[in-house]
Amino acid sequence: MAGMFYIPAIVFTLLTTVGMSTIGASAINPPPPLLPTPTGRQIDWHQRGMYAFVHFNMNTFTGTEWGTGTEKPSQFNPEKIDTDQWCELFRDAGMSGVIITAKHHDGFCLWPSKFTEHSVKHSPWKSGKGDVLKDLSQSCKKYNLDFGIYISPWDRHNPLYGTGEKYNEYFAQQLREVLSNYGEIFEVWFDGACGEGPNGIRQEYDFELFRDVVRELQPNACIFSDAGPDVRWIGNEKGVAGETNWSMIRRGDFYPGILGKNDELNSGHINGTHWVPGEADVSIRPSWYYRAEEDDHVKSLHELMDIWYSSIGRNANLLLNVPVDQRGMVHENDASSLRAFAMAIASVTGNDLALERQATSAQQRGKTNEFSASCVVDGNSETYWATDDGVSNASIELRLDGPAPINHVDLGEYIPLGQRIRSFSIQARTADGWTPVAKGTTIGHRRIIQFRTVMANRIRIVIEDSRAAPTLSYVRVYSAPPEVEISHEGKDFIGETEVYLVADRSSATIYYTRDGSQPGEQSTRHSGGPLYINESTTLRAVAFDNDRKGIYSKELTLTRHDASSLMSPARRLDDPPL
Ligand code: FUL
Repeated sequence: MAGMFYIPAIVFTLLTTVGMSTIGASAINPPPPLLPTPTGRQIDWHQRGMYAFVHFNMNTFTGTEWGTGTEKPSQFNPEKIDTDQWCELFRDAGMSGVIITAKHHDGFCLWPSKFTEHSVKHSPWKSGKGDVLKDLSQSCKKYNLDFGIYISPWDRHNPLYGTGEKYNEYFAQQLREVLSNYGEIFEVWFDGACGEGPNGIRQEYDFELFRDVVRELQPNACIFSDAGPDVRWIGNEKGVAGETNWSMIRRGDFYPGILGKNDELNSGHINGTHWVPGEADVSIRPSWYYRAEEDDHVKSLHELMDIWYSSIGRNANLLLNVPVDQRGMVHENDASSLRAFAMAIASVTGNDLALERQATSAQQRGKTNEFSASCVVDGNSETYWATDDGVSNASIELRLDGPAPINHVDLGEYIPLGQRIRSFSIQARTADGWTPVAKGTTIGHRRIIQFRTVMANRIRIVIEDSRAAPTLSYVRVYSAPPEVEISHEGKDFIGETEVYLVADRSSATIYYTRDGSQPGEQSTRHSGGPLYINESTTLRAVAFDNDRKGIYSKELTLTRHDASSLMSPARRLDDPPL
């Protein structure tokens, strides 16, 4: 997937071998890599950002999350699987790929495996001639998406499960099939879940064998599990990475299916022995599989944005599950939530106010332009700012075109040289002078910091502490659309009350409704001052800054009470005075 900052592994190798020696010959060497550093395939993976997880398999038809393996292939019976519909939506939502549940714990295979009868080949769908992996891999090509595979080692159908080597061989054969017949695979997702076989014995997975098969057949694919080796689980299924999130772990401390180390998976290890960055997985609905009764529980835009800040914004990739329904389509509610999500992200990140603006730093490696602060605003991820060795705190100052209402900084280290920065802060120059607006710990490949809107014309990124000479490959500054606050103490009032509607910038106009309906430019325009409310009301307000509409409208429901109803039951208005 060619993203904005995509550097193919081959180019990376050239840059770090030929390129660096040329740089070395010219004058100043780049900072020595701080080990461990990412492999080429991991660098490619970091560019992928957000991609879709699709839970679609036997469970879609049986209404379970974990099937037992006793289901019948005839139960897998979608009316029409439309993988183009999925992929068009994912592409429009800014996703870079799809990972599909080729086989879940119940053992049913979405492709006609030669090694089992428990597959689509005995399903009524396309009279047993269908192959979901084939359809999806073709749609991925059509929509320029990467294709990945979830394949559960736990298999509750296969009688070999629990026999050790024999089952591992069977699983390796299936792996060979899915990795050989569908073109390039970008990620292989190994679930650590493991149960007992029909013989009552817990299967010991041979992950070394599985890894070798992946490396042999798909050398560019990243392998995901609790222990990597390439990508690790983030330690929860909420899509939330640690505020501190190192891309390294002491890999030897982990194995797939490990319990009790979720916090460590969540934040990684500062002294990790291997580069194993975190992937945050979460479902857009409460369950992983589609359930009609959850149609009204698709995550709201607010929830999705929180997930985006907590995953993509914290040095993790986001694997967002969008289950496919019994028709074989993404449900309309999920589709509209996803489209709103993509629009909200675009409205935050669409305009980088720092791009090609002036950037300076007093700590510029070897005083050479090669590592100057301007590298962070040149739109090129291969150039980076670096300091001299031995420096652990330093800063960069960015001068914007003019004062602007800013509220986000998006920044990333030059990770081919390792993850270095331990803590940083951000200052903005406002009418009150330099003002601290945010601080954080790790940065890594990508960190997005959101803060209260300030009018500022300069930004300072202060690296407070770094494990070795800090690097930054980019810094972007955004002015996300205006926000409005509805302020009122509590939700109840007696008689009449005043409510204040305040936007985060003076240039914004507020529109509101009093009946709970969605406000827009056709609604009442707020003229400033308090709003007087004398009946129970649901207020909704949104701010516009010229043609930029706020991402969310704010809502407040106020309930009017009679004075008597709020008095203690022991005393009533007609009681004689005390
Ligand atoms: C878990 C599985 O047991 C769930 O069913 C789901 O597939 C989730 C993504 O991973 O381990």
